[in-house]
Amino acid sequence: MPPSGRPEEVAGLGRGYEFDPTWCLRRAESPSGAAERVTESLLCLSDGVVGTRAVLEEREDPEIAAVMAGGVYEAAEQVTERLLELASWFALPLRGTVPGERVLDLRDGTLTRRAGEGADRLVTVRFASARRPGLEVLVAEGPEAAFGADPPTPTSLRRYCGAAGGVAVATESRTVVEARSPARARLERLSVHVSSSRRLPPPSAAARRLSVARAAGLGRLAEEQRATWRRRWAVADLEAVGDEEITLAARLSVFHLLSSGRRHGETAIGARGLTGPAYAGHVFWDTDVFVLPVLAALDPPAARAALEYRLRRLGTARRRAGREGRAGARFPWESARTGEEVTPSFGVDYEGRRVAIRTGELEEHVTADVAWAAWRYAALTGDVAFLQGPGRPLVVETARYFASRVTTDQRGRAHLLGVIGPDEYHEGVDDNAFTNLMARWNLRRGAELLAGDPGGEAREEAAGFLSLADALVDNLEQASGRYEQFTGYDELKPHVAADFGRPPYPADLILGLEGTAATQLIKQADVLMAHYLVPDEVAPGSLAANLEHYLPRCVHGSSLSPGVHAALLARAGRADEALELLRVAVAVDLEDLTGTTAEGLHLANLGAIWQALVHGFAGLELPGPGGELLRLAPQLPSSWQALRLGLRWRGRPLRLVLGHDGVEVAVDRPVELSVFGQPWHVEPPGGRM
Ligand code: IFM
Repeated sequence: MPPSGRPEEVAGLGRGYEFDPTWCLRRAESPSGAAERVTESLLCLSDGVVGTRAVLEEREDPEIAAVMAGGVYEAAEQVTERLLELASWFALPLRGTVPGERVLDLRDGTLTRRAGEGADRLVTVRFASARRPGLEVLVAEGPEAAFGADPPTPTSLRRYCGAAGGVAVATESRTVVEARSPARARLERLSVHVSSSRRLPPPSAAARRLSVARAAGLGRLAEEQRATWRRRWAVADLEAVGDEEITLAARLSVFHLLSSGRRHGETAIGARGLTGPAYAGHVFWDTDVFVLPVLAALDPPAARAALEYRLRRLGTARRRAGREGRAGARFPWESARTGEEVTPSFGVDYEGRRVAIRTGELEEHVTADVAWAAWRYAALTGDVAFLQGPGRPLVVETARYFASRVTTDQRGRAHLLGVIGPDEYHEGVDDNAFTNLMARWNLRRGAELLAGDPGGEAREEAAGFLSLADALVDNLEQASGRYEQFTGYDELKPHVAADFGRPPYPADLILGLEGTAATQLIKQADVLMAHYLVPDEVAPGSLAANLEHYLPRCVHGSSLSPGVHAALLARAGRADEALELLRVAVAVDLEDLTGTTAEGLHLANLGAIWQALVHGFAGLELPGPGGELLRLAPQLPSSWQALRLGLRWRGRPLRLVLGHDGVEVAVDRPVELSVFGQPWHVEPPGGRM
């Protein structure tokens, strides 16, 4: 079905793009409320300051609040703190509208709605300014009668107050009625949001920025929008050549990830970004290990702002460790304004019964995940000064935490007892292989940073970290190369996922919480997550054995799961199977596979899709922060002709075309590569191997 109109029909925006199924996500307006909520999430526009779901302009009282303020939390029952919701800046009292369609054009971040025909035709265009975060724009054209009696709105000022910070909003509209019969009207609205997580901004701050935007004029604002996204895509564009579905999904993922945070100061990126209220906007490991690596590769200032969010809560993390009788810093499983643990203690299960939630108490790997994110940022950007300077405590203080957290037995072996790994179906387990391997990695990186310090004390502490790292048990079965997920896992009922259905499915819904915990079914990559995040910490060559064992036991009960497995299958040379799981990851939101997309997009899954392409199918492996050699080991599914992708490597753009029979590279400075182990010194402008 071709689109029923061209975007340039809205005067003043100067757009002329054709509909392109690999760049445009189109959704028909649905009579089903549930499908509409999913569309609202998928077509959400965000600039890190506010997120605006694609709620129709005339919907006065949406089931899910349309606008959320990034990083500004208010007190809430049960979840302690939740993201502040704001009134719709885009609301219009439209009358007599008929169902139409909305198109999100990823090339310039505009959302166009079209409904009706001929003289009744209504078109609205919105965007969240990528150049001026916090500025939101709406233009609507339609029959005058549809606009009702909406008089030109003078500037309106509002303030919203969160737990400590708040948002000041200034909005103004201009309506012009064209003198023709039947009369048509055009409305232009600018809305500026100024927010702070610490104080309530004065309304004058928003009013000032509004007058600057007004003076710039709609044409210039629209041109800035196009230019900013053009620049972003020049670095970030990617394409699975021969696969439109994956290409659109990959671009959609990048679009939402690049829209999710701010680029200055701190940015709190919740599990659903600003696309919906699920998890109350709380920040999980989703941000550190799924979202941040993408930002570090495509928009380093945004990644730095996400690390700044953790850094500014280091004091809280230190106090928590102290309260629990530990050294260093322990980060919360769920984090919001203060950095205190905000995981709810209780939830409601599928049968409406109250159940304890223990992740806040026991899912401790998040502390090592934060350290991993800081390291990954430095490895990609080359910002070693960050690791040695402000970012250093994210690695050293977390290592101190694990050093004080381990229990050493009589044989001198170190253990982490009573934790939850990524597989949340098994709680309070001992020596979860993933947690121990991450802690070991954290201790070793902490030692590496301390080793550079003058004085015997630091060297002694570093040596202590290293010997603890060596002593930490990891449950590796030497002969097979398989890790037991935790002590006693192998004694559980030996079910595989296929015994109860076709993954993905929530095993706990079928078997109950206790029933699931009694089996070997796992929710998401756990041992395999270690192979993904810290491949140098696992036994060389052990990926195949662990994939063989754990993939059949995984039900993909978490949206974080399919993308990571796709990446690992590709690395293991099983690219066609990897593509099947990548399609599952893509369906999570595009087809609302888990029935939870109405409440917001699964940002970690979007990150996993990008990572599967780059670190799985392209096989890109990074050196440590001081190293130079980028390794590539592409594994393409037979149905793709090539994979094109780009990223910033040490501050400079790097573009790759990976084919079945060769690799092309474009660079603007010399780069050291190895392709399947074969060294390649690439001079600008690049070449082919
Ligand atoms: O962080 C995840 C977790 O791994 C699985 N449950 C949902 C959380 C938020 O996305």
